[in-house]
Amino acid sequence: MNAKYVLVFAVCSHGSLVLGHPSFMDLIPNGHGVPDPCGSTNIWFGVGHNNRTGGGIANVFGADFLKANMTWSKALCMADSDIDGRSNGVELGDPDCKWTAGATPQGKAVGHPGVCEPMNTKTCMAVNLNVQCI
Ligand SMILES: [Ca+2]
Repeated sequence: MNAKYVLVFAVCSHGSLVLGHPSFMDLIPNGHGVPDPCGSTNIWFGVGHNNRTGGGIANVFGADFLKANMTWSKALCMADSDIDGRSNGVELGDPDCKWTAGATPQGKAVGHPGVCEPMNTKTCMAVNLNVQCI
């Protein structure tokens, strides 16, 4: 198999696991309590994915999470993966970027770090092309 295809397969396979799996949800603050940006009262379980239940290609936050070696680093916390003007830390309830795995987050998740909100703005519609609201 061509090395390029092996790399793509590895990234896609790995990406499919990002934050849809309970253990990955434990690696970010409020990973089990991210609100559905599509307007329902549901929790968005696949925080690193473009659909609520996880699986498939990683979203922009999932990609950044992979780049951070699946660690809630200060850089990942301070980044604004979905370019909606709020850092990943602010969206996930860790505005001061102090959370560590197993600790109680400073606050609740107030947004989705991989879905640009509000979703109906021109900028966000471009970022959210692959987001599946179902
Ligand atoms: Ca954001």
